[in-house]
Amino acid sequence: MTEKRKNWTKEEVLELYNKPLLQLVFEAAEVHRQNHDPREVQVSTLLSIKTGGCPEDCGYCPQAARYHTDIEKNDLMSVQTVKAQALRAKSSGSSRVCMGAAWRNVKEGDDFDQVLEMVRTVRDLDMEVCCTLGMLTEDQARRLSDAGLYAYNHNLDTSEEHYKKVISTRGYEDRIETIGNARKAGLTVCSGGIIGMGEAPEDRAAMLVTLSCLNPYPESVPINALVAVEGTPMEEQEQIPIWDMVRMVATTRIVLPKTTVRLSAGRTQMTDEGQALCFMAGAGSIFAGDKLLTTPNPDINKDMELFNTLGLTPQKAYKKGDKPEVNENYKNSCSNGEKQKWSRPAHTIEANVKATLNAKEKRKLNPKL
Ligand code: SAM
Ligand code: DTB
Ligand code: SF4
Repeated sequence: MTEKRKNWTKEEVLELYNKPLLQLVFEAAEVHRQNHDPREVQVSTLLSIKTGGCPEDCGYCPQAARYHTDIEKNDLMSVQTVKAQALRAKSSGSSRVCMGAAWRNVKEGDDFDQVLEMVRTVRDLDMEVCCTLGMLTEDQARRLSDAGLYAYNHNLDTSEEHYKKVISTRGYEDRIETIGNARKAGLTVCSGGIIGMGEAPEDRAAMLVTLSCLNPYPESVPINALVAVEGTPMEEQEQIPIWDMVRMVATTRIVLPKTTVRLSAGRTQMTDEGQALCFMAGAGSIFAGDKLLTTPNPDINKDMELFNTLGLTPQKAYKKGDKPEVNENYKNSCSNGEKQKWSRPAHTIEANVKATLNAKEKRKLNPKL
């Protein structure tokens, strides 16, 4: 990205976020038009290649083994199934497949080899391939890149401060380290967050500042609205107003002008008009498919109807260019150059402990769960 970068402060970002809504949307729409083709939206299909049973305690996540949620767990998907799903996605307008696994981090072995084969297979269909597999080392990132991976999705999720109230099994710096490893392997980076987890607007602004400090900053930034799933510590979180989503999309658009802002989880709760405002405010991508990873998502035909109404078209693969050159100079300020050992801060988050105990109780009553 050759652009003059601005060093955003949290106060400046917050000031943007709090502007009169229509003024904010107008300014964001201008930035969008200066940097992107506003008629095109990248359509990325999500595939959950390994579902549930995750050892982490992310308070928002239905796939954490310690909570009891009503999801169907699955072992690693076969390469054949991935290929069939990718072909189906391609025929309905997707140019990218994002494969997600409920892992804390990538481990060497047969499963990783199978993921590498999935990457080669989807790449050979001339689609952009993205993976989100948890934390990974530089060497693993390089092997994924050699197999044809285009992007790595690893979300910061929220501000560093709020993160401590959501996850106790890994540190914020671990996330930044993994993003650095993806960068050093020449992958494009997809990293964003979730709003609606009880954070303040200051936390939303702080997350955007952290993303803007990464150099280069992520090529795509997913903005998810929390899907409050029964059994998770966040089951009772109230749905955020659509205006918060519009503000967050618009602010991201202005702070990171070249990035593709992805309207992510939570679209089933949005009206067409709400989504239209998000596209106006600079969203340039959606996750498609009738399921996100485990929760519902709008039907692709419904999305295409909305595109027709709004005069939008699905973007072709690699429209935003090929993978960047390996950046030899990329410095990850968190790295001490030693072999990685991810942290387990293990502080106590009351809501997470409570949801874990509730799950234990439920299993005692019904051991089949
Ligand atoms: N296990 C890997 C990891 O955590 O990096 C990859 C999969 S994880 C499910 C990918 C992302 O999905 C999370 O970082 C989070 O931002 C998002 N996510 C998970 N559950 C969500 C929920 N209930 N609502 C909104 N976003 C969610
Ligand atoms: C991202 O930021 N959102 C997607 C994708 N990256 C992997 C996942 C959303 C998951 C929503 C909850 C679920 O379906 O399990
Ligand atoms: Fe595991 Fe990822 Fe869910 Fe956290 S978000 S519990 S790491 S699948």
